[in-house]
Amino acid sequence: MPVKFIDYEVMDKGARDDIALCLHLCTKISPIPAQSGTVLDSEIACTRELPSQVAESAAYAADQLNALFDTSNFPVILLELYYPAVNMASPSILPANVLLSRRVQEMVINGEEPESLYICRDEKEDEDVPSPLAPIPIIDLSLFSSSTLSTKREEELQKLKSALCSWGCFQCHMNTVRYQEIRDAVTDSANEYVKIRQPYYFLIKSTEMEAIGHGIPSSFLDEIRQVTTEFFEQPMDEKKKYSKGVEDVQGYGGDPTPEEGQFLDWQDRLFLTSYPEYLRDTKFWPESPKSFRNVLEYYTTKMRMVTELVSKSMAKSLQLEENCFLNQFGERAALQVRFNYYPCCQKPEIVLGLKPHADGTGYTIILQDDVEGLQVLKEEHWFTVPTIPNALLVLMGDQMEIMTNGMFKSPVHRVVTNKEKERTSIAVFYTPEKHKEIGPEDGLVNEERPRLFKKVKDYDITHWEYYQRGRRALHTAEI
Ligand SMILES: O=C(O)CCC(=O)C(=O)O
Repeated sequence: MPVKFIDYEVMDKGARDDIALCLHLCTKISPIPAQSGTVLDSEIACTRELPSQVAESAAYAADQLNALFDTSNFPVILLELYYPAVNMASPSILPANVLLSRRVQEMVINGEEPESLYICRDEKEDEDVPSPLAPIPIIDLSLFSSSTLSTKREEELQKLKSALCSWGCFQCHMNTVRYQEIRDAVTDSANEYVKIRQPYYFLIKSTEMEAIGHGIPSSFLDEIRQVTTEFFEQPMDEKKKYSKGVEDVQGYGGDPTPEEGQFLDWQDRLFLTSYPEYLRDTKFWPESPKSFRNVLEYYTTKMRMVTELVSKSMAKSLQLEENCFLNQFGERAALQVRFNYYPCCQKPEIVLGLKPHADGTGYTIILQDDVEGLQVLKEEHWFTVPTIPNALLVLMGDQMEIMTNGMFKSPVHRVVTNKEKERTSIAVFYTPEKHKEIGPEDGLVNEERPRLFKKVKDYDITHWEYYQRGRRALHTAEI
């Protein structure tokens, strides 16, 4: 029988993804262990009895294989594999739901080695060489206020657009304008902010002359990082007052159990919906540390200001009406806050803090501490996101890629673990209002750039279903 060699590197990423999934299924059910260079028969994978979702994926993967190559009369040999979907975990002694009912922090305190379900990559696979730092553009958001000289503003808008078209993210940081200007630029949110009845009101008043690009005083960013660290440093019994069920999303714990065969993240997190207020489940809002709730309340207000400014600026950078994205997100667009804690890990070369994924959000705003760990994938290479004191990273999710008709990229990213240093981060997910239809802006559809995506509703739910299977969902929105 003739043998066909397929050079994995020349396929596009979607095809590799599907083939990787197919290969994984073969690995699990074929008597032949499927590794690089092993002869595979995709037919076998699809005719065995499989759980329905897996069978569906296998059939899909097989279709992709057949569409790409005539596989009917030769076995397929894959020369090289790399995509994350193939790195699915081998059977663990303890099942995922049992592991997820425990905290990674507890395992570390007990001196336990990561179970095999946490092991997600080959030691030799990559990263002998540390990933280079990503030259992600740093944008001064304050330049988008009305009083800035128009040439300066235009330059910064072009920089913003180019950052989002290439990296899908940018960092914004401290600068030299007065806080008052930011408030003027986002008057609606500012009105809301003065209504807040809490100590930070005075803090802001007293730093009114402070110079801040994203409109959040550095002292407050220190404060939210501090309460995050204090929360995770508390005894387990205190934190467990806010525990979530294994399958729930909100609360303290790990992610809900993923599909069988997916590996687990080396992290604990506290996940809270903070806006709109009626979606809050305050039983999960910690009362200790004492200031936690107030700090989160205030951070939510600041995040609303930042999302307003960022959404308007992104629209302007594309020569669109400034409120167009805000209108697509809707008045009740959600803010969900994920406080991430990545304990030290004895096997950083084979265990990840957060598996590779793109976000299903509109976009995500991340506050890192000073420990590197977050990486973005660009042109199939991982780059480490630099930690810049008091900078916020704004990272596009799939829904912004849809709204911009593919112009802004929703980057795949992951978090690596660290042997010596624990790490915390705070990610705020900004997602269009429930049941609200979103789609490409008309101004971004033309002859040269035909419509790439259809209108979608509640895309985050589809995204989550695929995420749990280790896959991206963006193709479900493609035309
Ligand atoms: O920890 C980080 O820096 C990134 C967190 C993240 O991507 C997430 O929580 O989805």
